[in-house]
Amino acid sequence: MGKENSEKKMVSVEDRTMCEATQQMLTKARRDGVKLDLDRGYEMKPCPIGAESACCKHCYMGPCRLNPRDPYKKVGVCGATIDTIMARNFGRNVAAGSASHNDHGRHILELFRGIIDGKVKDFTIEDTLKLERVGKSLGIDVEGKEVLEVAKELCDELEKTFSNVDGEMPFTKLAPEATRELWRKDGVMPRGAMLEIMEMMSRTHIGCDQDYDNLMKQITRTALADGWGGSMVATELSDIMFGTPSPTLADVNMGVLKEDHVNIIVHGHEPAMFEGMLAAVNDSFFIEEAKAKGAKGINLVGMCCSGAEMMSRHGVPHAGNFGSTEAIIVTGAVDAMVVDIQCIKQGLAEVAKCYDTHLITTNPRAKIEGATHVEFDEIDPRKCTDEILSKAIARYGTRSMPIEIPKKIQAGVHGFSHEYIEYMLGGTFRGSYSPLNDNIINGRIRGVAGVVGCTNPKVKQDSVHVALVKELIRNDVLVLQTGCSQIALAKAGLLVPEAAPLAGPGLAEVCETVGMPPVLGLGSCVDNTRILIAASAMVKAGGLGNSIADLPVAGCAPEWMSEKALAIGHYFVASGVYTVFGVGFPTIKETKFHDLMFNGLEKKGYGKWGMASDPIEIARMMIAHIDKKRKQLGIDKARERTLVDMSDRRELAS
Ligand code: NFS
Repeated sequence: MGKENSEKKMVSVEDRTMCEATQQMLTKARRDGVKLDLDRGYEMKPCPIGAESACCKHCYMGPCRLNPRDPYKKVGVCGATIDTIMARNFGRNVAAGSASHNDHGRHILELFRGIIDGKVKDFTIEDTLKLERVGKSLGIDVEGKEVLEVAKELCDELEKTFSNVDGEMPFTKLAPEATRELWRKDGVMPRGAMLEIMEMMSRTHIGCDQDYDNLMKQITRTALADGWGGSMVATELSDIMFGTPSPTLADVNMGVLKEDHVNIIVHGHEPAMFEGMLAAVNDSFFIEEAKAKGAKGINLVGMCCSGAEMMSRHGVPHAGNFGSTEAIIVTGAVDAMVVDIQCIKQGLAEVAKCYDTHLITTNPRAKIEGATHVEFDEIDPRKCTDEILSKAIARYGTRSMPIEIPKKIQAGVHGFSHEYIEYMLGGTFRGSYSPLNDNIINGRIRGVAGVVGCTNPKVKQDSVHVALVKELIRNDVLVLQTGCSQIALAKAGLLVPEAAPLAGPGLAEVCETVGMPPVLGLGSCVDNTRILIAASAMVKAGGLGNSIADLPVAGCAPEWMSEKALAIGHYFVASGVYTVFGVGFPTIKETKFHDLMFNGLEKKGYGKWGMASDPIEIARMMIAHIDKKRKQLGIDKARERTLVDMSDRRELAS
């Protein structure tokens, strides 16, 4: 009776996710008596005080809880005001997010050094042209030098991203001069990531920095140390080692699993392990082993961010985003799910146990109780990948439960690196962002939006991403995407040139001329730095102001959930971008700290934060900002003329 009652109360699967494959698996999980994150998220009643960041547990005189309805009525035991408490909490969130990306970036740098030193033999420098280009952009003299010589100098230079204790972080050189001047003037130019994160943690200790405005400076510096630091190092060096993406057709959604194959999912954030797996699955020994167990072959697919990277670089199929990682195991068809770092739910262990799937952790920095640990070592990748293959093949041979794979699959074009966008729009011989700027200036393209980030079981999976992006392109805003958001739109079928008619007349015309989709997928979350570089290139191409803050652009993470997302959001704001978050935001509206983030920063020359949960409202806010910037640039009239011209021409043609 208890079970019946709780089933009656259960919200429909259609309300939990708009992904039909995930709906089907959630239905099956409920039938099988297995609880997924999508239901746990719905049932969890978050602490309302915590949700608004009105509590402090930085010391043991508390934890102190302030009154979110009357935030200035009370202070913490030490006297901390609501502004100090919210700033400290936000600062620690950003520190954690920045630490995640910098830790990732530093390991990529270590791999790069291993290749240069000759210790790592299974990976190589794939894109020597990009190596030269990045070296030159940092002032390294590449003329007449051997590849390894340039690589060594670049490696030493980028090491400073993490270890500097003064000066300016190397990649900040790529930002427009006016943006860098602002950072210098305000004392927020990032030095070294380890220093910035350490200082953020120390300044938020009880009794240290208790001025929200001063704390904001270190928050900004810590966030910039992510976007122009570890994340950018990770993306640029991954391109150099594994290849710079260019448009590739790839299938997305759970239908990429194959019932008659050994299915291995790689889910995480480190490309090296996934690259190692890709090399190993093509080994004829294992293919024969799989066949001996009755399988037709081995099917390697990705999920979440490393999945997005492998899809962009090699066209590896992608099985789904963050909201589907537990659900896909319910198919019963996953022989092994191999994970590394970040966004790996602990709940996977329980679901994997229920469906007899191997959950395999591979990174010493991220183990899960109940999972099997098979450590990945770049110096000897096959030791790990071969053991995983043996386990997965053995599991295929003993599959005992019914398999149900949703027949949902969607092809899309992925892999728009900032280099490719430049080439695509400018042509082979004059690769440039000028044609994009021209189309913005003449009004065909109203502006550019970055729509990125996670899915969050607090909202119907994918629904805000999809509705928001559709509304933006309908209004002639070109959308750039990364991470789990890109996967949501790929599943919805918008990452194909054939989606151009969904765009407004101006954007559709550009898409049809160039043959590109109205929504461009750039890769994983660390690849958000491609958007920073593209924005800087737009400033450099001319005609749209002097700094990123002048551009008619906006960003959004409509279903965010992680501290990494907050760090990303803040480095976009600090770089000059209006950034809107959905779901909710950890501040109280009626406070000085909130006002600083949502208004004050813009007055100082940065971007600013915005928050709304309805996709159409978010789109309206982003478009209003883009139009405001167009007006400030004096190009608002051009758009009206262009669109009138086009409709006139259409009328004449009909
Ligand atoms: Ni980004 Fe990638 Fe996805 Fe969110 Fe997590 S996988 S790094 S944090 S959930 S977009």
